[in-house]
Amino acid sequence: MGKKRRAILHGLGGVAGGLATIGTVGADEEIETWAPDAVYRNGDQVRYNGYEWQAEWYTQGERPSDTVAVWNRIGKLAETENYPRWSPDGIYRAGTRVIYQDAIWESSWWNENESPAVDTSGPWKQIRTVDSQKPSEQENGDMSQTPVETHGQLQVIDTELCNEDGTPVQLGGMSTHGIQWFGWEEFLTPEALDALRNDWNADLCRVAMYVQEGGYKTDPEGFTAEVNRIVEAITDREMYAIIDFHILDPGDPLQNLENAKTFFDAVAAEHAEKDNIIFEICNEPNDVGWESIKQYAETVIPVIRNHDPESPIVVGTRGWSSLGFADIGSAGPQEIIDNPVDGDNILYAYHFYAATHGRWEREQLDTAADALPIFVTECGTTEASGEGETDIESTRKFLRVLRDNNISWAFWSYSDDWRASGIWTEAVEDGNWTKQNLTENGKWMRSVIREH
Ligand code: IDC
Repeated sequence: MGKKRRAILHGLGGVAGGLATIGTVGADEEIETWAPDAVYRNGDQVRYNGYEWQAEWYTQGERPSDTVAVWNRIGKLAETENYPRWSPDGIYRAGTRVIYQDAIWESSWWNENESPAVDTSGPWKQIRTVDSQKPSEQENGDMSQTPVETHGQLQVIDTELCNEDGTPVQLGGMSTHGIQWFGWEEFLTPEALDALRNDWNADLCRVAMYVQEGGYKTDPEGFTAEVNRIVEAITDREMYAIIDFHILDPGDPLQNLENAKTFFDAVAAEHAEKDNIIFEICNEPNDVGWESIKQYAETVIPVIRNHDPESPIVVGTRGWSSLGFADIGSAGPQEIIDNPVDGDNILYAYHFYAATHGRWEREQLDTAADALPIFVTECGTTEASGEGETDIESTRKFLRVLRDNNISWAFWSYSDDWRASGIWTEAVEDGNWTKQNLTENGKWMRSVIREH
């Protein structure tokens, strides 16, 4: 897409706009992209998420997906002739086709969490094997087309994170642990990032730079250089890099405002020409109202925009990036909807820890996603402490909400931390980045990211 078109789309971006016909790009010009506020009747067709869909009855505000009864998936759009990869958190109705390992499979009946296998009693029938050069089908990753080659410069249209062509994308990957403890050459090495890209097929890596707790404030120049080094290494591997200004305590981002301005001025200037950068300006505000967060955001964002007019910027939300739900006294997402951050290509952070958060949070998130562009820049299978039990079933349910709403995510944490949220075992010190050296939690995250 040319700059001009992008600029036009940017002008229309932001929070829950009222646009019904954005995004008719490339082939299939005559079929409009699904829009949240448009009305569809029996027989109407839309394009969405790389597919054509047909409505079976009157519908408005229901996003096309295999889990939504009113929409039937009728075809694949010409410009992205690929079936989705099978995912352990997917729900598949009869007749759905997916790619799994080196073949295309079709489901004979409704199923979930039953992986395709050459076992004739299961729901999946193998249709044919496919070209093993394609990224998703290679046992050993090493994608022929990288995430950044595939999606290009990201942009926010209405409530969705979209690729360069205006098609919604869902990116998945990992967050580092705090780089003051698990940073470059401490834990992160070229081999560690190779594994994340080539074996995990991750789209992104979040660089968690704490401000306190021995982080940025102890050595601003050193930490800026460290972030830049890691971002270059991620860029070399053509993944998206999230630059996370990891505030936590104090929870009021305004208390780190001067640090943030200095830091973002430097990193935005350094990476201005890249098309793989996502800025996360305040990890988890807490004990602070939305007004202060917004004031902080509207001071820091112009500093970034001065160098980089278009990279997506994620704003942390009230109550440890819970969109306000974890904060007594917050009106939840409505505060943001009523008073959004000024600017284009802005998203709002939502974080969850699946052994602590459950159905209530999932329902709130699902509803909020209809009104706000959301990025799950951090989430875990463990308790919110980063320790304790892992709850895979709850995580699976969260991932389903993310998938249905095209919300991108990063798991905490790509590290060999001894806590349950660390995922590499000590053996990694031998430079052995194979899945045998992942914890059970890590193996599961890897499979989810590989298959998504
Ligand atoms: C935790 C780390 C832990 C570290 C602590 C310090 O797992 O090793 O001692 O931070 O602050 C978050 C935060 C993230 C937390 C993580 C798990 O963004 O910094 O990491 N978590 O507690 N929000 C919810 C959970």
